[in-house]
Amino acid sequence: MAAEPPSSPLPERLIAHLDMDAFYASVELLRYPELKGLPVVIGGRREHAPRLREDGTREFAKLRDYTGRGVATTSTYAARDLGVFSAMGLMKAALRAPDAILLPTDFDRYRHYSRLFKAAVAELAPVIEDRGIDEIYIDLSAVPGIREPVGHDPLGGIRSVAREIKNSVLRATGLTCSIGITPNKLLSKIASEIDKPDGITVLLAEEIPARIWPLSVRKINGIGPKAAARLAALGIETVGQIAAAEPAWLIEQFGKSYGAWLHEASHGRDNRPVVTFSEPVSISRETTFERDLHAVHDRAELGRIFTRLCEQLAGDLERKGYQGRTIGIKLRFEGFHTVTRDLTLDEPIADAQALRRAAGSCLKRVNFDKRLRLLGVRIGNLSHPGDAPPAAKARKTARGASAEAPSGAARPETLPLF
Ligand code: DCP
Ligand code: MG
Repeated sequence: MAAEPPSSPLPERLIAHLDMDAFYASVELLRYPELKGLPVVIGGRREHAPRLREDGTREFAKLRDYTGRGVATTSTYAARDLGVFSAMGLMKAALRAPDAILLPTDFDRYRHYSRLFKAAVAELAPVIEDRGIDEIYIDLSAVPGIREPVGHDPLGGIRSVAREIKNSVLRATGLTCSIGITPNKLLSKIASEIDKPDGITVLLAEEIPARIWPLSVRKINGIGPKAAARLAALGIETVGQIAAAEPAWLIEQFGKSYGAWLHEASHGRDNRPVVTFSEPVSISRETTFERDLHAVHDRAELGRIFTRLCEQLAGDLERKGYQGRTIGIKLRFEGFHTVTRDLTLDEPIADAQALRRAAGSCLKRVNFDKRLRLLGVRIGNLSHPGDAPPAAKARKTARGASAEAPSGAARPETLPLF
C-alpha cells in the first residue's frame, strides 16, 4: 500500500479559548425555561424579579416599564436581534425592544455556574487560565489524541477534543459555549467568536490571510475604541490593512511597544503562555472604625482615613506590581447595611492620588444619612504596568455593583463628601 502523504504538521501549541454563550442570560433561562427564544435583557433591580401568579405561571417585568439609570449586562440573542447589547442603558434598550423581558442580575448564581463550567473543563484539560466569569484559555497541546487525524481530517483530533469539552460543559451546567482553537491565545480569542453561539472554530496559521485579515481591527483583543479610532483616521479598518503596513510606520504612529505589537498581532503572532496560577481579581484595603463616624460631623477624620486607605492600596499595588481600571468603595453603616459602588476608567491607575480621586467620585453616589462603621477601597480589572496592551476587555464596563444606580431615593448627591 502506498504511504499516505504526510499531512502538514500541527503547530507545537494548540490553545483554546472558551467563552460561554450569552452567559448571564443563559443562566437565567435555566430557571425560566418558558423564556427560551424570547428577547430577554439582564440588568434590572430586585424589584424586577418575576412574580408567581396564582395559576403557577410567572409574570415577568417588561423593558417598557423600566425607569432608572441601569444598563444591560447582557441580552439573549433574540434581544440582540432587536439591537439590545451589553452596556446599553435600559431606557434606551426599551425604545428598541419594549416587549423584551427584564430580569435582575444575580451575580451569585452566575459565579456558581462559572465554577461549574471551569471544573468540568478541568477534568478533561487541566491547563486552564481563568480570564473572568465566562471565559478561559486552555492549553490543549498535550491532551491525549488531539494530534490524531480522524479519517481524512488531520484536524479531527482537535475537533473531537473540542466537542468533548463542550459536551462536558453542557452536562455540568446545561449551558452552551463557543470554542476557538489555534496556535495561540490572540487567535483563539478571535476564533471563539467566529461561530458563536455553540460553535467550534479551528484555525491554523496558514488561514490567517483568508480568515483574520478581513476582520475589523476591533476583533483583536487589545485594540480598543481609542486605538481603532486612531487607526481609522489613518485609513486602517481591517486587520489585513495593519498587516500590510510597514512596522516602522506603525511604530512611528503608535510608539515602540504598541506599534510593534500591532504588527505582530496582525500577523497572528503571540507567544504568551497559558498562565495557570490565578492572578488576584482585585486588591482591597478596608478599616472598621473604633466608633461609628458621621459623614458631616466627622468629615475631617473620615477624609484622613479615606486618604490613608488609598495610600495603603497604592503601596500594595506597587509592591505586587499591579495597576487597575475598576475602583470601588465599600461602606458599612450602623445596622450593618453595606453599600458598594465602583467605577471603571479607560486607563489603569496605581498611584494614591488617582485612587483617591476615582474612589472619591464613587462616594458621590452614596446616601449618607446614617453613621459609618467601615470604609474600604478596592481596585480590580488588574494588569501589570509593563503589559502591552492592557488585557482588560474594554467593552465590559457594566459589571458589578455599578451596573445599577442606587434604587429608590437615588439622588446623586455631591455633598457631603469627605
Ligand atoms: N457583562 C457585563 N457587562 C458588559 C459585558 C458583559 O456585565 N458590558 C457580563 C454579562 C455577560 C458576561 O459578562 O453574560 C460575559 O460577557 P460576554 O462578552 O462573553 O457576553 P455574553 O456571554 O453575554 O455573550 P456572548 O455569547 O457574545 O459571549
Ligand atoms: Mg460570553
